[in-house]
Amino acid sequence: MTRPLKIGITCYPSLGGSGVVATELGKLLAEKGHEIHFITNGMPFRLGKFHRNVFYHEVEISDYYVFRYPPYDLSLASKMHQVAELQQLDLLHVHYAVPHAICAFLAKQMSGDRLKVVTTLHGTDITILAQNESLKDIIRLGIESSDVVTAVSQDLIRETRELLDVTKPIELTYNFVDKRVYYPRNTSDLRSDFAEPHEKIMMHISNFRPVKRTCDVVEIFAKVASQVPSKLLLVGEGPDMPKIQAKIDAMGLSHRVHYLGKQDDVAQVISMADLLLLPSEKESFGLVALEAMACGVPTIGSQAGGIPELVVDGITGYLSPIGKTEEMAANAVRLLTDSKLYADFRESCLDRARTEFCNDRITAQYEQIYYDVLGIN
Ligand code: GMT
Repeated sequence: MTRPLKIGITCYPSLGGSGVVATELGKLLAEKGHEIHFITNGMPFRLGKFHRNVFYHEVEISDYYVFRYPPYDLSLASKMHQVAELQQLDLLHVHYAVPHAICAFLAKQMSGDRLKVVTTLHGTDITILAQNESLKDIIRLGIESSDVVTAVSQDLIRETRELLDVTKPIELTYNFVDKRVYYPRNTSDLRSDFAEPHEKIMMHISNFRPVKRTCDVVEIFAKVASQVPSKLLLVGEGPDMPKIQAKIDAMGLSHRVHYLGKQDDVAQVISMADLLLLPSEKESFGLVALEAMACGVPTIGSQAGGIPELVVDGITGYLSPIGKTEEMAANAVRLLTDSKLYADFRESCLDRARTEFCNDRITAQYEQIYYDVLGIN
């Protein structure tokens, strides 16, 4: 290593994939000897136990009575600047342009040009915000003013360019999983809590927002369950959950569905599944499909966003046009009823996750980006 770096990381500490990726990246960089300072409004949920070289700085939000809306963005920018000065940070790596890239831009105005800013774009639904005229220009400013911008799929790069008309280069850095955590776990004990030995398990994990099309999950499951004895395990919670529960009841499927709520040890839970269902409307990457892949579980899903860059259709899963639940169900049945085909898919999943999306490879890519932007060779 050329020299250890001091890096500030900002992410949404409690939000899905982007928070997971930012936190895991920070922990892995710390293991490699870098000093990591999380600057967030809460302890990142995957931070867990004490880690050498990892520090957490909480953003305090002023609730002074004249403010109708507490100015979180300004407090974050000030905190970024303060931590950058006190700790002599080399750079800020922010996850999500809104508002984090803008806050980093302000911090850099205060700290001076020596403080570099790397912005990673995560969500296709955030690019939707860019269609809102009141936010478009400020999102563009956040992106254009970053020293380096990365995105988690080619599709997200394309969408960002199209919607925002940005000229700045955007580097591709796929998401990753830590191979020491994500591998096929032994679940022989656990499985029997949810399914009979002859039954297959289908799983959906998400925040149950409308973009996840969780109604399609139920439709697919209903069609598969009519041909293959199976159970559906739903992991996570979110706004569409009541609708889904009502649909499951109305379709007479309640006895076949288990609701597991939010789960921390995703690798353990996902290892119980025979298939992951991911029929999303929008998905810049689909981290959960990678988590499944690394545990040897193929995905049945949609061709939305960056999913086809991750799941190889016909090799590590099957992808169909958004909303084509008949086709998705037929593909699921094909995989579940052909043990040789299933074994091939499982092997391809393990191989692809290990080679293309392993932590060593992607962490090294980020390190190179940091050294390049700092002019350190
Ligand atoms: O949509 C989610 O599940 C949450 C969201 C987030 O902010 O974590 O996920 C986005 O970032 C993830 C990590 O890069 C990607 O894997 C998800 O595909 C992306 N979600 C969308 O694009 C809708």
